[in-house]
Amino acid sequence: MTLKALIFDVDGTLAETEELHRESFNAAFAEAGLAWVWDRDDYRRLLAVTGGKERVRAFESERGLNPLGEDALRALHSHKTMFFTEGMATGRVPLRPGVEELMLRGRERGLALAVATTTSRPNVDALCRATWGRKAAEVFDVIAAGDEVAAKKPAPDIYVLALARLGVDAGETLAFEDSEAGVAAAHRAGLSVVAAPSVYTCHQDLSLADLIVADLADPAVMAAFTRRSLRSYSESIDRTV
Ligand code: XBP
Ligand code: MG
Repeated sequence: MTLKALIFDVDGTLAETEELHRESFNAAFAEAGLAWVWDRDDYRRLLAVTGGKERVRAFESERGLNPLGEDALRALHSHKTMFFTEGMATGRVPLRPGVEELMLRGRERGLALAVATTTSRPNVDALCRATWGRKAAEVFDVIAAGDEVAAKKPAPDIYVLALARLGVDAGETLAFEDSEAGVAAAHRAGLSVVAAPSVYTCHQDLSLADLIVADLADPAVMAAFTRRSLRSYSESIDRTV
């Protein structure tokens, strides 16, 4: 099949955003008067759970805490998202190496560009405004994000939604991910996956990926992606570089 679309994960793939997410969770906890502080080790462990609200629930369960009410959790997460989008607006989080180049090459080849992410949609908008200076809908043809699906990564649902919106088959698409849950989600949706582990996922098992690189600037990514047929891509690449 011929390559028709590139689908990007957001957090950890487009940019190293998780440290700002961690700081934003802690700011929201403090604002809510909760004596919760997630250090980097806590967050690395809790990142195994995708979705910010689900991550708070996992923390409550891990610590045997009385769970927040649903409305209180939604308010807490909404404030966390506010802190995150404000932090992104400072410009402190750049795109990862190779991302901009890869997307430019994709556009030159007439490929559709999409996002399939667990993060909340406002975070995608904030990242695009801070890095491309444009709305997310002006950077990507399709955006599938956050609570649009009930089952988050490693479930394939968000990739299935992105494929449906793109109107392409999994075999015509290449996914770019940074985490074990994200690679599993794309793989289960039938896509070939390029994995570039991020600061918070470098310890994770990404072996389901078809290609593992340090970052998307690696020549192996462009070499594989520029082949017209994905068949030659998926058959010819090593699993790790
Ligand atoms: C990463 C996630 C998200 C973020 C936090 O998403 O799992 O939950 O950590 O964002 P992806 P929210 O790697 O799929 O982009 O608090 O908005 O969930
Ligand atoms: Mg990610």
